[in-house]
Amino acid sequence: MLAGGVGGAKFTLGVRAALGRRGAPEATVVVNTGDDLWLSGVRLQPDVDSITYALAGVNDTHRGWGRADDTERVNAELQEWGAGWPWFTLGDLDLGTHLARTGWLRDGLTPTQVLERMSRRWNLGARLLPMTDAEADTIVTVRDADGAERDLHFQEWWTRHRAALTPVRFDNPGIAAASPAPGVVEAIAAADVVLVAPSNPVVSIGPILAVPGMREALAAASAVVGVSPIIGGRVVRGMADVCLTAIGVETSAAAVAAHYGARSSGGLLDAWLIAEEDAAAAPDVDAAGIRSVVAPLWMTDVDASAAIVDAALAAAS
Ligand code: FO1
Repeated sequence: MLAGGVGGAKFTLGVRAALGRRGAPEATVVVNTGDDLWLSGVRLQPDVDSITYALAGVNDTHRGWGRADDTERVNAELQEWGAGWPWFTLGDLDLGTHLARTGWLRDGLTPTQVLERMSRRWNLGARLLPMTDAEADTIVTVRDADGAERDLHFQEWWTRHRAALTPVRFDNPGIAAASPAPGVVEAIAAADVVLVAPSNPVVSIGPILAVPGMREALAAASAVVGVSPIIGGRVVRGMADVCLTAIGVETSAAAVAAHYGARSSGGLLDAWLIAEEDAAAAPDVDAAGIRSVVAPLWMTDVDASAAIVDAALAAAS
């Protein structure tokens, strides 16, 4: 599967449950690393960590990011020093992850090797791969009131400004020279089906698709089935509507499907799961050459997420 952070984490729990019930092999999750950043000397991988923590059962389900029951002593001290960002909280347990990761990167391990090592701590029941080993952090260009353009790291735009500054474009500097992380192309080639999680199409799935070689790998996959992150014409979580508007895509299940495109005409998808609330969009999706499947899409718990995965697997077969 291809996945971003919070939505990706919930969906991954459903994938693990659905495959576990079938006695099927573990899924491989190709995770967005566009949200990554350097802060206070450590490397953060928010989407990688959200999925790792969720699979390990140690995630903060209330906030949707970070560790459950974390404390913020170090963060308070960093703020006293004026280090880091005052609007961005680094929990103590979470910082342990960032310190371990940064140390191993400094020792010469690749991000793929670091994630492999981190995955060994818990029985995750899925194999996690970063989309690429290259640094390709997402930069958001916004236009100020005076018309001037300004670049912000995605995390500053997202957490400090809550996506309230109108984005002009999203870029991942360095991505043109990047390549899929070792194992990604092989996993896609070996997969019975590739699932596209209901993650943000622009800043979560977008960077994954922008890695050179990724689209070619997906074009040769057995089947690609996506799950709409839009329910009832609205984004379920996050601020995907602002991102979609910035790239000229309407916030609707059919428009996101058309944005991804049909694999039969050079796009991404063979089939697209849309919510019951969006059933009226089914003919538009089919007309775009993508098989629409109407299903309940609220990931209220693991069983609900697993049922969505069951529907996606049925669509693939
Ligand atoms: N999101 C926030 O809204 N505020 C924070 O202070 C914050 C800190 C943070 C630290 C580590 C981490 O891995 C994620 C963190 N997030 C925080 C979540 C993150 O900004 C985004 O929600 C994701 O990148 C989007 O998927």
